[in-house]
Amino acid sequence: DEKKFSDKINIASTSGSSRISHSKEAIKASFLDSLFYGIGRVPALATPNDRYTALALTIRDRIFQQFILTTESISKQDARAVAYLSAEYLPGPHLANNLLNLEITAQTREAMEELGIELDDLIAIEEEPGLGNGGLGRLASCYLDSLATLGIPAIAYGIRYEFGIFDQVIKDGWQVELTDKWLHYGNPWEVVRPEIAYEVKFGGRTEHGADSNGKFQVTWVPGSEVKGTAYDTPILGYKGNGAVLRLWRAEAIESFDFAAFNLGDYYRAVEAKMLSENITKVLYPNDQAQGGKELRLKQQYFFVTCSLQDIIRLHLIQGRNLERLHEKFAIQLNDTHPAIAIAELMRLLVDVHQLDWAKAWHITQNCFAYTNHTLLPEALEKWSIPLFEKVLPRHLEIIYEINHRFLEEIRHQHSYNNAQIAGMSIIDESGERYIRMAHLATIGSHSVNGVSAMHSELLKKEVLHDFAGLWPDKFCNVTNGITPRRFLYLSNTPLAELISSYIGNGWITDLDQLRKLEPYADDVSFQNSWMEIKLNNKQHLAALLQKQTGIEIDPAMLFDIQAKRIHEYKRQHLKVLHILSVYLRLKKGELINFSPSAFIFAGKAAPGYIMAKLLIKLINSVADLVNQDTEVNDKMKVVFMPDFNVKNAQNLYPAADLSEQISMAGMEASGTGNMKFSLNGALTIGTLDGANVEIRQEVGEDNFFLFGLSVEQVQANKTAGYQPYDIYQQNQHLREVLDFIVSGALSQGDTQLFRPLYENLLYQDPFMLLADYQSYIDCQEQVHELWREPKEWARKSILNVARMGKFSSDRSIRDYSDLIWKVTPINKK
Ligand code: 7GP
Repeated sequence: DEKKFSDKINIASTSGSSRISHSKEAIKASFLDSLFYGIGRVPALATPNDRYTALALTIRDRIFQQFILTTESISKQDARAVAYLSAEYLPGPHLANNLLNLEITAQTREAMEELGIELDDLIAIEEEPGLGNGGLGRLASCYLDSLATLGIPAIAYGIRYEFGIFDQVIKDGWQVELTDKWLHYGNPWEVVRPEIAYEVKFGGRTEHGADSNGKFQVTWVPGSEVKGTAYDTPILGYKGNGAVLRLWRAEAIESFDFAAFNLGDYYRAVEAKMLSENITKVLYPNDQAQGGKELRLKQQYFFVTCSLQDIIRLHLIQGRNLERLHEKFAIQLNDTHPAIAIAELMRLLVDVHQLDWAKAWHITQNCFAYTNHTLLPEALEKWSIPLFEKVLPRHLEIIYEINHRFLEEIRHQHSYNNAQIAGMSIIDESGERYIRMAHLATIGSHSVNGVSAMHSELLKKEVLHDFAGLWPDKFCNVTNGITPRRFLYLSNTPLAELISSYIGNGWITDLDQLRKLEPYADDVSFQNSWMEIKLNNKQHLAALLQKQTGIEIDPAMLFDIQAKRIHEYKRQHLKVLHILSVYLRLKKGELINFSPSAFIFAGKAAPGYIMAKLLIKLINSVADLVNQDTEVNDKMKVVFMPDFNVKNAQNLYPAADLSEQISMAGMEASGTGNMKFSLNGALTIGTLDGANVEIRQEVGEDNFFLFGLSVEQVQANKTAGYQPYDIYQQNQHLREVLDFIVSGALSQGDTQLFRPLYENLLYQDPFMLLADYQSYIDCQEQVHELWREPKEWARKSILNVARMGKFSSDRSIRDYSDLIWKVTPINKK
């Protein structure tokens, strides 16, 4: 009987250290137990994957132990919790990170050694969950790491895509997409919770009328239903606390199957199951673009309703009143992908739980906060009304009602005119009618933030200008951050250990302490150790790149790296123009002093983004030409690292000398790769864009290579009628570089292949590469000048790291906690 069972078990003692020890012997014993009893293998027959799985299970047990303690304290303290809603996560491989957070890497390594197993081989086997596209998804995972580390009660909700972001391979210079099979061998880190499942309705119609008591009631009669089941992955913070990543998987509702089955229609039953499961089959591989696809809307609604139903359940099982939901949960919307939550919470409160509209609206607005991650117009989500109505008829009514009340308010209380009202409406009626999700998110939240100081300002000035005028206090900034655990301690352990040996290891949870490194910036022996580690990291990367691409690079070269999604606004082609300019000058016998450089790229292109894919082909074509040209190839190499993901990224950041952050000013909301490079000692060459502005402020102007137009200058150029062709004509060297692209020299005589790219630059150049070209080339000269002074370079590299404290995701999460969520860490005994 359940009561007796729970009375008899004292959780603290169950999870006490005597039961699951962290000693080498205990790890060894658990590992063998997991192998025998967890997966039914004897060592002689165990495959590498069996061994990996057994170790993962061994570690998972220890995570749960920590976890139960956290959960206990949370429920005892009745603390306010954060629910983070994100359609994307990019956690990266779990094993090594969990060992680090449990501080058991050394004894686990020994335990494995004694069994004749190399720990690093097991770490290398792990396939990461690629449940996101880029910056937004990785940010969510850094935030989860910090929430756990800080001990803030948190659940992160998302979608358990069966196929995550595609694997990228390069064939004949082109990107080819392969399906991601991260679940192929199972996933030892997650636990399915079949009892935590919710019904999700789609389509159909609504019925308005009185219920049996005469109370007005809306009923949604759905066209179809599926079930969302929870899959939990425990996320361990550094040294202890935990948070949970709860991902929903779509399944068929049994009763549906049975109904068909009983009629003998076996096929229809199976088909329903297939259609249901489609919802969480695959991640849309677009970064910063939305396609208006029905399945995508279903994915969004699916995970949102499961998450909100779960939040309400968690609230009610504590015996709390639903009217106090906002006192107990702060719900963060990671961009607008989950913004339908605003209408869904209203539906749950009003239609299902029978609260009146005003009360429900008060709760809703006080629960939600919205983070915007981009100003790119093509990424601002909007749903066509007919599509939306087909999938979510009741939500359309609710959105109309929210909009009606809002527009009434601004018309009467604030006397806005019709043009302003049309501009602020949730419904875009300028042509075909659309729902503007950013407006819904802004109106339904008590807080709206951008992700860097500059982005938050632009958000108020441009995209949400009228809202910022109406509610100035609603808007704030939280500059992005990255976890120093994964992106320094784990991925650059030698550097982390050097740092700790000088200043102690307090920096791991208090990154500002890196400031204590400043006095050593001029210390020759510290500089030498610093640069020696960098060289080792470069050797390691060179070996990896050789294995992946066959291209050999000399670790002594300057490693100049651009790694991020391929996008015109990020301007990978500006980097290519620089490379070609170096190449052509070397060929002419100029640039005598040029320091040998390895130009390294990595990044995925959206499969439907033709120009981005052509850019990858261009980079690889330049690589082919340069790497085989014996006149230059001891001075320069070009490499495209395939399949940029968290695992590969962890090898790139520690090995970079120079970090390329060269987007057109005003385009990159924040950037987080910029932070990862700098935290690992790379110097940045960059524009005044996104968080570059703040990085430069922190590290000091002298320690940052700045070039290019400012936002204001970009605007002024646009207003004046930007003419890239004039720049092309006036700059002879630039002309040579550009013409070289279509000369056929890069493409076996084909002068047409890169023509679209060339013409785009000459006649449109929406991201103003030509305007920034000379400034970029000149700035690169300064980079090379400094590179010739190794001590100066080392000094600046050390200062960069010493001054990166601000960019810890711990600081970002503290900002969110203080400014927006009003939550505090739990006290754990
Ligand atoms: C990215 C931004 O482009 C990047 O600048 C920022 O650092 C990152 O979010 C985290 O805030 N945006 C996306 O990844 C994205 O998909 C569209 O934005 C919603």
